[in-house]
Amino acid sequence: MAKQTVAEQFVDILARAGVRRLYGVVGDSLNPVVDAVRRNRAVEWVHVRHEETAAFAAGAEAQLTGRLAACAGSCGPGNLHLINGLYDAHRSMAPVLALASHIPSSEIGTTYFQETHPDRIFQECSHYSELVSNAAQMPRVLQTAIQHAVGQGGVSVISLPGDIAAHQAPQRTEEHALVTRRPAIRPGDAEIDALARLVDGARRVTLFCGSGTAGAHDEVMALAQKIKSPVGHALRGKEWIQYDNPFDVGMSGLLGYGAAYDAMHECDLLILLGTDFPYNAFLPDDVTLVQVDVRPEHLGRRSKLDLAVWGDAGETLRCLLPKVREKPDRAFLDRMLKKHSDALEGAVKAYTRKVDRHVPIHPEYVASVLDEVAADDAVFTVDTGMCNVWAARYLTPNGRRRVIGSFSHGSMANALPQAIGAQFLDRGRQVVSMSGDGGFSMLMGDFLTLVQHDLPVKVVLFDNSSLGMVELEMMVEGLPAYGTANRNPDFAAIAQAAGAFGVRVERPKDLRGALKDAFRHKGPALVDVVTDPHALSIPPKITGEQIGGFALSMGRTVLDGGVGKMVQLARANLRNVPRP
Ligand SMILES: Cc1ncc(C[n+]2csc(CCOP(=O)(O)OP(=O)(O)O)c2C)c(N)n1
Ligand SMILES: [Mg+2]
Repeated sequence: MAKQTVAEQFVDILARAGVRRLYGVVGDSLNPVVDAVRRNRAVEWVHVRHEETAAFAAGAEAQLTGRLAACAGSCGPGNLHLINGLYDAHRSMAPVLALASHIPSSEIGTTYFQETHPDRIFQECSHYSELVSNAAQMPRVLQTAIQHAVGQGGVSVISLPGDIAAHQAPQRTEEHALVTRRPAIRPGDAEIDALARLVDGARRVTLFCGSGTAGAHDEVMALAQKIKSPVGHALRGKEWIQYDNPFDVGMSGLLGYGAAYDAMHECDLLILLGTDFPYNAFLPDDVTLVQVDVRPEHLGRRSKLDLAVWGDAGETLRCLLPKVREKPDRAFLDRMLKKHSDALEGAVKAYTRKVDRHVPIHPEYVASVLDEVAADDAVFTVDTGMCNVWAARYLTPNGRRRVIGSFSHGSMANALPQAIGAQFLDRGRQVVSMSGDGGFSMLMGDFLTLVQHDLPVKVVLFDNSSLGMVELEMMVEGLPAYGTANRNPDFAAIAQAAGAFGVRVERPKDLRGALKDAFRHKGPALVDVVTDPHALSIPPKITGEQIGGFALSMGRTVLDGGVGKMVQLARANLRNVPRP
């Protein structure tokens, strides 16, 4: 049997684990691996312009398929650039294998050129981070890394010195069975019985769902139907739970809307299903609280629980359903549904009224037109910043669309690189990057990646010439906006110069046509929509203190001479502040 190098063996094992692409930027120590990829038919090298993009793209693939994806960086600065995307993948529980190629093994510890210690650096953003210091060690370490990433959901990092990668492997790896999917986790009978008793004993039950309810739509609806529960969701639960949901009371959290907050506070039993919702200020402290999560370490870390259930949301509900009694009384559910619809009428709809004539274009108008024009099975990637708000409020989930963002890590510039990963998975599917001007320009170099690989990603740029989300935070904290202005070019012209379709939209009447043209275009496209920087958003529950800060900020900005701006701001925001 022909001999193999360690690098060839590495790529072979990745291919057997289902990896189809290795995103990265080449570099000296990485050459043996890149060359092995070139000669391996099952795995493709995807050249990007920044390693952070590579990690985000791999993370997006893994989030869309649930399967292992991979990225690589050369020694020192090359792999260091992966870090932010790896944090994001890890916190999204996306199985990603990162190859951090390393300086020559004989030089480690001598402050050699480009020396870092990737096995230490990546520890916090991985389940497993190991240095390969010997050719015979590599296969078992890589297999262990894969099992960690797939089994625990998250990142594994292999640090591989270039000289070891080029070594002959002492033996070919045996065909070795690898775990490529996670099992269902069923809670113990005692926990199911305890949960059934709590449900039967409660009069008003609310279900609050996170991304852990992926694939459990039917079970959640069946339980809500049987016990007449309102169903609210966190941002990451929206795409799984809001569609075909007659029990929907909206979303809670900083970007929330509707009656989710009320339903969670006015029930007597709240069941948190597959959510690691981080804002405990939005959780009640005087109702009976149950949390169901596939990760035991998530249980109870945000609030005091009356019952902790370790298990998959879907599996738990399948066990629970036959054990609970039907509740005939829908009074609580109906009251919450009414509250929800009133809240939507008041807040969200008022915001889009007349905005079809508003210049600069209102970002909520952009989001609502995009929602209409985009395909029923589109993948939306959403930049951190105000795009999160617009996506949360205007994109209509249907069980076939996907929405991914940096919802747990909260990094800027995620949307474009995630769109790259999504589009590589399926070139025929519509992939829309909802980008902020700040986020887009942060990793703008990788717009060139769309052209280079002829990826038909559609970038819809919410170009408000500002770091809008932070401007809002400053206002809420009582500070005048400072350091938030972006002096932007015509991004559509940049897109055209790069060889893509580019169109700049300044008037609302041109928006729909521009989006349709971009979607019809066969290759990459960018729609640079000049949006209103004053269209801010206020969370559904704001404290007196925050309102104080809001007013204070206006006062300070007025003193700074920005009266005109403040009038516009006040008008734009009044429409969004909940009325008592
Ligand atoms: C890498 C990174 N840097 C800084 C921040 C802080 N931050 C959060 S949102 C935001 C502004 C985003 O601006 P833009 O992309 O233009 O979106 P907008 O809010 O204006 O729609 C900033 C600076 C962050 N979350 N991530
Ligand atoms: Mg902006």
